[in-house]
Amino acid sequence: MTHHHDLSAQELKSYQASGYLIRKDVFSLSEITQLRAAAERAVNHAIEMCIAGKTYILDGKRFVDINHVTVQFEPGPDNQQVRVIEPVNELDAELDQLVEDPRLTNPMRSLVGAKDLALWTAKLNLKRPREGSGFGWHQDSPYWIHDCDHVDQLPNVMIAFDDADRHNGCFKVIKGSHKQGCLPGKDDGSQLGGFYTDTRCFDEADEVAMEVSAGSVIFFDPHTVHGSAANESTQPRRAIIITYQPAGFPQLKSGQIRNV
Ligand SMILES: O=C(O)CCC(=O)C(=O)O
Repeated sequence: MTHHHDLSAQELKSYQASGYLIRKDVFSLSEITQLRAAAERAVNHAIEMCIAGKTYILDGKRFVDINHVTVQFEPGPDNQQVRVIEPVNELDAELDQLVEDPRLTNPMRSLVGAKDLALWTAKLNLKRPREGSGFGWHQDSPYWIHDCDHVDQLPNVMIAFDDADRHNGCFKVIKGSHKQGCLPGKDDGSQLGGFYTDTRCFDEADEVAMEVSAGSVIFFDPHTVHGSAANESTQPRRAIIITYQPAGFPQLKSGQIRNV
């Protein structure tokens, strides 16, 4: 049986060939306005929670763990600007509801390869004007392979909360890179270096910059090499990335099962 929002055969083929798929203007501007407000509520909530958290520094970036929620700040030990919150859906009811949206879950059933889904994780990436730092080229699969036996079945969907272009650090992928599976990391002596893909394993000429309007969604494979530049503009580049898996499996950070 087909459902509304299911992927067409052509879309699925394109995703399988390229490791990503863009659907433009899936969420309306009024929905996006509400989601932006939800994101800012989650940020305020995260900052309050940090008081009771455990702080550590990795490669000059401050992280605070509050139980299984991690809040990452922009570089500099005293920087107060939140960069990433994971899992963010637990901090706001509206973001939690987004996990159930059929515009995400119906396409995801095909990409996960399962009739029923569960949540794996959900990250909010803030990338504030002139301050938001970039993400080096990496795959998600090496982060997850130690916690999961079905890493091939952890596709992501990024929902753009702001218009994104090269100036505010739009999402970028290396087209076709997912076909190589887990690639080796860098050996640069830094704490997190091993999580950045060795650039000798792909060709930066295959980069595709996802210049999309707010409300667009980008599906991408867990093995797709991806990253983004810093935000050098006066415009924010906020986005949530939700990752699904087959039903019945525990989430990455809490270990709780959240079936969709
Ligand atoms: O938000 C971005 O531009 C990249 C995010 C990313 O690579 C990640 O969260 O794994």
